[in-house]
Amino acid sequence: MKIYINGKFYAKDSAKISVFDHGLLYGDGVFEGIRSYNRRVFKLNEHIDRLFESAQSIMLKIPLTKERLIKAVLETLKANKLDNAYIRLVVTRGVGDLGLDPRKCDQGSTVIIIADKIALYPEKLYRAGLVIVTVPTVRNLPEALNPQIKSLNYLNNILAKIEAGNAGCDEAIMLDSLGYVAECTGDNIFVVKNGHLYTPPQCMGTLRGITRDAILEIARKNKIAAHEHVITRHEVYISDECFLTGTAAEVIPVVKVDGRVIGQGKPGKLTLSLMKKFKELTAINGVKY
Ligand code: PXG
Repeated sequence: MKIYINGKFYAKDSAKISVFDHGLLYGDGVFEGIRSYNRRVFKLNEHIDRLFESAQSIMLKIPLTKERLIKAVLETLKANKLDNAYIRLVVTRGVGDLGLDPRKCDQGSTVIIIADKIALYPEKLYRAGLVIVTVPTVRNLPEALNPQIKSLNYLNNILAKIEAGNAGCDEAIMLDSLGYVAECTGDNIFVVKNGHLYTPPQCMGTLRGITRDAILEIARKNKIAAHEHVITRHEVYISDECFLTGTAAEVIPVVKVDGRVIGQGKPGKLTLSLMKKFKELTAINGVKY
């Protein structure tokens, strides 16, 4: 495996960053998880744009232009000879002292690109569907740490993941501070009711997922009514179908939420059709390498 760090490639065992990097010390940095299918990077420009937006929001200077960074991602994929990959793009604040002041990280940020394989959930869960639970940990408040910032600080989501595991479930629903459904730990959530698709609006403490947007795009093209609307737990419980979307998870059905069986207790028709259409989209779309 070849890992890109600040313009050079390193073998897995020698790919190292400083213990003084504020990415490690404070989770001070931003990242993206990207996928490639058949030597095409899916929604690469969208991921790069979101990375730069996260960086802009936390006043982190990415030392490469968008064009150079895209080139670096494609070069990393080529160097690793991967046709299908999960790409982790990380930009940390860089090396500083033991105080949290980012202005002391004067050598600039560290850019890391890792391309590898990933399977977020076991294959059988894509056929059987996930059993999920609402957890006590509330999603970060947008006015404190906006979930639109894809920062290295994922403890909020990790706590929710631990709580889901403690409850014997595959994934967690996180609520926003008002008690509305926000998202899952690394996925956005959709429900289907009477043929209509619903997903929470991005202003409600959810990340504007690129997979989520791809599903909304597929819905529009196929004349499926789709709404960005606040969702309560009740609306999830009485939905006909439920599924999650994310780069790592792709599209995965949910069959039980907080002990309530969703629909017929198996992946729904519209969910299965969207999974198929998403697969078709990833096969033809994307930046070639
Ligand atoms: N919400 C959150 C909080 C996320 O972290 C998504 C939604 C889906 O967004 P995309 O753009 O990927 O459709 C994410 C995705 C993981 C993992 O292992 C997930 C993400 C990042 C890192 C790891 O599940 N982000």
